[in-house]
Amino acid sequence: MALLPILEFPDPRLRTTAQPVERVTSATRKLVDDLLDTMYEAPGIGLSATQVDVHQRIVVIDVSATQDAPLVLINPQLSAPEGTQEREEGCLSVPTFYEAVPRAERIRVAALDRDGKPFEMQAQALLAVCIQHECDHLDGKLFVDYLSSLKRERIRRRLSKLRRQEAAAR
Ligand code: GNR
Ligand code: NI
Repeated sequence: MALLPILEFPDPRLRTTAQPVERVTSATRKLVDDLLDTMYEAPGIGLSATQVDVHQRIVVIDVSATQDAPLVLINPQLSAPEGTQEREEGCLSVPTFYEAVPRAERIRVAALDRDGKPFEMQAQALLAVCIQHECDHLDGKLFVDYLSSLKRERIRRRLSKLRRQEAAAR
């Protein structure tokens, strides 16, 4: 079990485009397990490798109330977006800020699982939001990018200030 440090906005490393996983190996599975440990500890309902400064197309998700239903998506590909929904989103890389973001209501996802086996699924509601949020991370995108520049800059200033205060308190 290993907890990984999570990058925070506006860290430029969060803007990296992640590379596809060519082969799911024991090292991939170790990273998946560390991502799950880090997500549950946070706690969060999703986490991308990008957020822990590993630029491979891997995300983990668990939107269950009991946090006992991990979903692993390696090289996820989204298709067939239908409808729209808007929910308050948060992000472990943008701590303490929550804003409504427009997303598709339903999507299809093709991916590899933890064993490297291809599978497909359909998702809707909160799970669909979380998958879209995590896949955005793999493309260097954050939920704050959907907000007005005014709101985004306000969040950037407040987080930078918090960071300075934390540094000064040490
Ligand atoms: O923990 C998280 N909660 C959340 C709430 C609404 C929409 C998306 C999310 S994902 C977030 C964890 C995270 O930052 N994943 O990248
Ligand atoms: Ni996030």
